[in-house]
This record gives sequence, structure tokens and C-alpha cells, in this order.
Amino acid sequence: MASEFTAKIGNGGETHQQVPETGPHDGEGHLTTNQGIRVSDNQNQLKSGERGPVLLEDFVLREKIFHFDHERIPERIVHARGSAAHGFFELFESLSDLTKADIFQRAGEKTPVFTRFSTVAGGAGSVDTPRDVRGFAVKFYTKEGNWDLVGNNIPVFFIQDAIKFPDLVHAVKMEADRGYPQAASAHDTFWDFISLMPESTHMIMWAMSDRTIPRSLRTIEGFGVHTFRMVNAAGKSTFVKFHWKPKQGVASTVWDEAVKLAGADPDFHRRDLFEAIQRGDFPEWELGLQTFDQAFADSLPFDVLDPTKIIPEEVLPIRIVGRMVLDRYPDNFFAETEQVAFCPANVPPGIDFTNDPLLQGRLFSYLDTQKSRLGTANFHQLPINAPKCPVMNFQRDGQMQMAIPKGRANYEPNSLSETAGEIGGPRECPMTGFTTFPSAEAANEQGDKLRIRPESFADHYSQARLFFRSLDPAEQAHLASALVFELSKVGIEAVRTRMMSNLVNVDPELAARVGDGLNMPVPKASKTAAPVLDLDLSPALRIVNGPRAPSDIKGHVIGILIADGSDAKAVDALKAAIAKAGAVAKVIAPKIGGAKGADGTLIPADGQLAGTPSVTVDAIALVLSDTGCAALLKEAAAVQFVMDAFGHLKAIGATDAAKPLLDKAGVEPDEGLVGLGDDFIAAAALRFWDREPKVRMLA
Ligand code: HDE
Repeated sequence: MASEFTAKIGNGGETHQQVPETGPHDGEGHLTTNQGIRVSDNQNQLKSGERGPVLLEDFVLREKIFHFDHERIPERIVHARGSAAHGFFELFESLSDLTKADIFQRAGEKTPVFTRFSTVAGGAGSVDTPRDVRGFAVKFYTKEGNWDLVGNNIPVFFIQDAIKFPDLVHAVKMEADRGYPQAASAHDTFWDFISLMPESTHMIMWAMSDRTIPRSLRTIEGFGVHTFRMVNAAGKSTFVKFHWKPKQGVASTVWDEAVKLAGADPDFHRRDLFEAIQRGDFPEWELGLQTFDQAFADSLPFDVLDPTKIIPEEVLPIRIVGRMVLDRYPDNFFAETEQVAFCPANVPPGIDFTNDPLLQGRLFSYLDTQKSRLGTANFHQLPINAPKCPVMNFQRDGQMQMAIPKGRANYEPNSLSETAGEIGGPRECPMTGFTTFPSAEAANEQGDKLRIRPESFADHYSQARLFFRSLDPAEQAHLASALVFELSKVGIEAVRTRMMSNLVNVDPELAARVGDGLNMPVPKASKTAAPVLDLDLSPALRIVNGPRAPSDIKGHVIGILIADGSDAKAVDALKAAIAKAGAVAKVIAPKIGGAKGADGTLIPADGQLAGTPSVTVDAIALVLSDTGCAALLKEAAAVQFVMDAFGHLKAIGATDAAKPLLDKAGVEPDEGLVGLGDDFIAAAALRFWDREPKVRMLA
């Protein structure tokens, strides 16, 4: 039955639909066409007679459909699926010794940012949790123009030279003839390419690690990847690598969980980001720098221009210089998240490039791609892309020009400002304008024109080995199992064998584990272009038992499973304890209307059991009575809820009455199975890695 909505039939703007009885009719609230003409009826098109044909004259209808027909724009060729938020960057200390960039001058100063996270391979409508690298792109709206730090959640890349990028992307995306798989690297063409590209081996170690199945966008690190420069007011250049460190800790899912999340909630990461911001739990990252000079660069066993290499933080510590807080979700997904246009070439004076050949290629690509994606060279005028400082030049016209430049002069030099009443326009400024650092390499006019990869880029395996051997044993097992999974989806046996021959160079034991997982003989090591070195390990690279694993439940989501007969007071007490610890409680019941508590009161639910499986929460509490538990034993979703929480190594808090459900789900007692008191709050922060060998056979 209609309440504030009512159904009307008849002429004169009336309708069969339920429409609000009173809607806004005046002023700002009035519906108009794009020409500003007020619309009298948004329910019925203009017809010749009640049952007659539609009239071509109906400009309200035609404009609406015309605009709808053109709603879609080309999606990004990579990083099509993304989620973003507004926020600010706050500087902790002046970096004037390193850079003249205005954003880094004054401690405590805040600069607005817009940050977009993305997957790489899938289309815009793909799911949030495939195994994939995550983009981490930050637009700083500085007083000296926009600075875009367009990074990833992995500090290295697949290739060393931009000319290989189209091949890499073609290989990982849907196969050319069959159009699948979507958003997955587990297929022939990707591994065919990778197995032929030894330089990608280090990145593959990261890609097969837990880094590519993050729990949340809030729990990923970010990296600028390339070596950049900072240049100070005296013209001194310092090399810099940029890092983002999440205050929420670094956390990932287990593979089975990521797969199930894809079905349970394709928007899991997007929703998590939205909900965290809406509830005021603002995601935060610290900006860290690794800075160094040429002498340090020369002391390293690899080239700092090679984007397949890291500088371990044990070798060069990360200096924390500021923080980024994301505190506002976009008002409109398309206008902001979709239309935002990043470009690594957007740098203010004081930040500069190096000759990293991948970075150099990117400097061209992004501007070019925005033209085809956004359709006009004026995309920089869109609100989300427009700098928050004056933009003045003699560039003119083009499709969708939004600005109305004043004056006669649209060229420079001109002398019009010397004429009374004329506007001559802006002028270059050698003092404050962007100047390129005159590096020796850039000024080298002696060198031949070459298509060549330097010798200093030849070592493709030492850092892959460093990464694998630095991981916690649990993560090593995940990595080996990911390789087995992916290569098991490769139909061409020769590709699997070739890939294993590369893995032998990384670590013969890793290759043996993969060979065993595939039930295939391990081939001889492939030929290497440089000797493989045993570098000092870097435990800082670990997620499991690593320095940045979450230590408390702040920001976590805890699922409380209830059913008829649950103790309402116990539910309330648990919710209060969870809230006090800075986490979020989600009450899950068989029916969305809630469950009837033991005292007859209704316990409201936030999620329905079948639609809120335990993969969507970080830990579970079973607040059940004997009768409630007995009922849930006959509900597969309840059994699966508990089985998955156990299998995904999460903490389980339970009342005694929940024991039959625990038993049916195959839960074996361990440190992660606790009561509902403080133990649970402490346990809920963790994953119980020791449990894993009991629940899954890993490579
Ligand atoms: Fe990108 N990349 N990329 N990329 N990239 C794009 O620009 C490209 C690379 C990264 O949220 C595109 O607007 C080339 C490395 C992110 O909108 C395109 C090369 C890193 C995003 C493009 C690389 C990245 C992009 C596609 C090799 C980590 C998403 C749509 C030379 C440091 C930004 C677009 C957003 C997007 C080209 C390699 C990060 C086609 C040619 C390395 C986070 O211009």
C-alpha cells in the first residue's frame, strides 16, 4: 500500500507509477532539460491521443534518451576498475633541504588529494578481488599545480622498457580469439609471455604472493616504483623512491577467500572503502621516502633506473615525511572516479624524472590515453582534473572548451599589454617555472642512437630470490601454491616447463614444490644473462608476521551470527566491546528482519546469513542458544559460514551452545577458537597461520 507514495491514473502529468504525493516544484528542486526548460511530466512521453503514436516533437523524451545513449565512454585500457576517495596530504617536516616543491616546504600544511585504487587486468565491471596488482594513484592539488604520483601496490614492474607494455597487457587480458578469461592471469597467453621474459620474474614473485589478494584497499602499501628526483632551491638533485604505508596495517586474504568474495560481493573493496569513510574511520597512509645520491646508487649491485628492482629498507631506511587521510567519498562515481585523469608527467618544480626507460615511456602514454578516453584535449578542465591554482596560457579552443579566455592575444610574444586597455596575457617565469634538472645523461650529446638494454639491467633473478626467501614460510607456501594454481590453468605443457626452468634460477626448492604441485618433472635452469646473487634477505617484505601486520582490530569488521533464542544482552555487550576497540560489528541472522532473542525482544540484523558469508568479515562470533544452534545445523549457509571462517584462519568466538555447529563445520580447537570475552577481541585481530596445514594442502 502506498504511504507517502501514491498511484495516479489519467492525463496531465498523472501516471500508473507510484510517485511522491508532494515533490519539489520550485526553484532549485525543479526538474529541467539540459537547456534549463522545466519539465512538467517525467513519467509519460508525448503521444498523439491516449493510445496513439509518440510524437517526434517530444524534445524532453529525445534529449533524455539521446543523453542516455552516450553515457558510456571508453574505459581505461588497463586499471579500468577503480574506486577512489578525496582527502588531504599533511606534511610532518619541511623537506626544503631536498626539494623546492611547495607542497614539501611547511610542516603541518595540508594539500588536497584525490586517490584512485584499481585492479589492472579486468574491465570496469569486473570484480574487486581477482589475483591482480592494485593501482595506487594520488593526485595532489598543490599550489604550484597538480602532482600525480601514479603508483602500484607492488614496488617493481614486469618489464624494463616501455616498448614491451602493449605486449604485456595483451598477454594478460582476455585472449584475442576467445574473449576470456576476464580479470585473471591464470591462462596460456599470460604465462607464455612471462616465461619468455626473464625480466618479469621478480614481479611474478610479488604477483603470486599474497600482495595481489589484499583484504582491503585500506590495507595495501603503495609504491612510486621508479626512481624519481627531488631538486632543491640550490639546484641539487637527490634520487627518491616513494612509499605509502597504511596505518591500518598490511593485510591480505587467503586465495580461497578471495575467490569466494568474488561471488559473495563483487564490490567488496569498493564497499569497504565507502563504508569506512561513511562511518568516519578514515583510511590513512604515511608517505615514506628513500633518498640517496649517485654514490649510493653506484654502490648497489643493480641499476636504480631498472624498475624491476627494489632497494630493501634494511639497506636504505624509509623516512616518513607526511600522511594522507582519505575522508570524503566522491559525490558522483562517473564525474570523479571515472573521469579523473592521472599522468606521471604531472610534476611541480622540485620533483623530476630519471632516465628509467619505463617511466620515460609512461610520460608519453598517459596524456595520450586521456584524449581517447575523455574525448577532448580539454579534459584537464573537468572539475576533478582541474588544478586548484590559476591556469593561464595561450592554448585555445578544442572540443568542449569550458573556459572563456579574455583579450585579443592568443599568441606570445605579444606587446598588447603595453597598449591601453589590452590584455597581453601570461608570461614565462625563469625563476619559478619548471626547469628540468640538467643531468649529465640528459646533456650527453656524444652517445650513439641505440636500441639496447644496458648490461646493468641484466640480473633478472637475484631480487626474485631475495623476495621469495625473505617471506614467512606461510607466505612462501601461498606463493608456491599460486604458481601451481596458475600454471595448472595453462594448457600448453611447454609453457609450464619453460616457466619452471626460470623458477629454478629463483630457488631450486621453489621450482621443486611447483613441479610437485603440477606433477611434472622440473627441467634444468634456464640460461641467465648475469650470475644470480644471494643478497641479504629483507624480512620487512613480509606480510605474515611482518613489521606492518595489523596488531589490533581497529577498522576490522566482526560478524556476529545470531538466531532465534540468542541472548540479546550478550549481543549488546559484544557489540559494545567491538565498538570500544574501534572495530565494526555486523549482526548476521537467518532473516534480515532480525531474530527473536531469548527474552522475546527482537535483535536487529545488519545482514542476512545467505547474503553475508563469513568471507565478508574479519572474524566471527557465534552467539547462539541450544535451540538456535539446532536450527542452524540444518542450514548449509550457517555451516559454511563457520567452515570458511575456520578455513580462512580467522578467529571464532562462540557460546558453549554453538558447539554442535562448530563440530558440524569441522572446527578443531586451537588458539583461534575462543569464548566471547576479551580473548575474542584480541584474537579477532589475527589470522592463525599455524592452522593452515590442517585445512589445506599447499605446495
Ligand atoms: Fe600505467 N597506464 N602504464 N603503470 N597506470 C595507465 O592511463 C602505461 C605502469 C598505473 O587510476 C593508463 O589513464 C604504460 C607502471 C596506474 O586512473 C595508460 C606503462 C605503473 C594507472 C597507462 C605503464 C603504472 C595506470 C590506462 C609502461 C606503476 C591507473 C588508463 C611504460 C608505477 C590510474 C590511463 C587511474 C593507467 C600506460 C606502466 C600505474 C594506458 C605505457 C610501472 C595506477 O596510459
